[in-house]
Amino acid sequence: MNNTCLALIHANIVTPLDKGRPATGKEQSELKKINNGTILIEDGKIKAIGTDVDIPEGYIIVDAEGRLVTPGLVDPHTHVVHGGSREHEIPLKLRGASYMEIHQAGGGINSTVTATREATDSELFKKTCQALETMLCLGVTTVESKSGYGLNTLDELKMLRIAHQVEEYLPIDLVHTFMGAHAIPMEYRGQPDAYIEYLLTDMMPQIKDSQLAEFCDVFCEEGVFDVTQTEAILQAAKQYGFKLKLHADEIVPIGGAELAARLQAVSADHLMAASEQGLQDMAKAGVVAVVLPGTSFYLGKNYARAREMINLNVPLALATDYNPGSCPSENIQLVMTLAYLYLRLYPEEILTACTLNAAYAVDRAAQVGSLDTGKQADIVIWEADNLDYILYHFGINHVHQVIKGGKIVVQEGNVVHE
Ligand code: IZC
Ligand code: ZN
Repeated sequence: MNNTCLALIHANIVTPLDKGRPATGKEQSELKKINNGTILIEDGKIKAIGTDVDIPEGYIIVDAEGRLVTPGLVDPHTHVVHGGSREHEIPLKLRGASYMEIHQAGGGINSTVTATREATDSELFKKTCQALETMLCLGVTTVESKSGYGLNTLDELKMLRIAHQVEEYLPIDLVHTFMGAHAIPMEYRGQPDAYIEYLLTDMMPQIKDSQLAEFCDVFCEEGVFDVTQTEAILQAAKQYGFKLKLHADEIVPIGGAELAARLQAVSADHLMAASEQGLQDMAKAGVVAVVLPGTSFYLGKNYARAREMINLNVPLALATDYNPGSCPSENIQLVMTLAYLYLRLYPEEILTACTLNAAYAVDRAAQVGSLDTGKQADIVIWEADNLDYILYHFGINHVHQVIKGGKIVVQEGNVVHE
């Protein structure tokens, strides 16, 4: 008997409905609820789900005892691989320096670039593992992971290689993104065209050849990469076969959302300053909005207009943006509470944003994001009997158990190592 044959019983199941495209508008709050349900798992996949499911002989029984059961969460925007930390920025911020001022003075992203270049492979591996284990314990079973602290070919490849090694080691799926256009590195200061030329002629082809990244992302922002530069980089990335993402209109509305729609990017992320036209264009093009309220909270900034996005039928996903500068926290459950308090999203919309739409934001909805027959058995059993409770009682971990690919991988707050 294959040890991945499990029957999860007495489950209070809540899951989005996958209609073959991201949920928009009212669909974001349409969940399927099955009280006292059973999920049969075979070969790591969901074989049956419902109230009327016969359990074949030999299945290992996991009793949810009436707990809430949802799909594993998907975190579609992180900078999880990085060296060092940036707590030294706290006093600068208290004296009034903004994120961008610290960046422009050579701190911020570039200080993490130095730390990441200096870190040994084993240091980076260990630090990334710790962060991803924390995420797994919080119920996250799929994580998008960006490069972007190497900013030269060798160090970008190093970051991507480490991410793949960690993925081999831990029971978590990663989606790999090349983000050589995260900042202009210090050695190219004042020469953005020369850096972009290097990125396009040296880095991008080698990253493509390595097959270590599926997406390409650009920090499209005033003072970083403008819309024209972003378009040139992403057009080239498209030619190479990368799928596209953008950090768009986080601080200044420069047309990042409009560009994401024009390029048919899979997602546009941040969008705190996105124009109404940009959001309308995204809705028409089916670009997923990845909203990052943990970053608004940590930077003390405004929140994205999530209600307007839902009204305009922009598919909405949520992510941590876990990174050492603007959101040094792996905690998606905290982000979910911020989404309820400050984005004014309803619990059902938040679950869809953290599962199905997040899966669409990383092009993994065929595998994960909802509890449907044939999808991967990535499941969270919560120490709660309803969804609202998880958002209401905030700042703690509500996970009871996590099942990943049909195996119990988190138990009593810890990752189970085989
Ligand atoms: O290290 O500051 N916003 N990139 C764009 C980041 C935040 C990460 C960082
Ligand atoms: Zn980011």
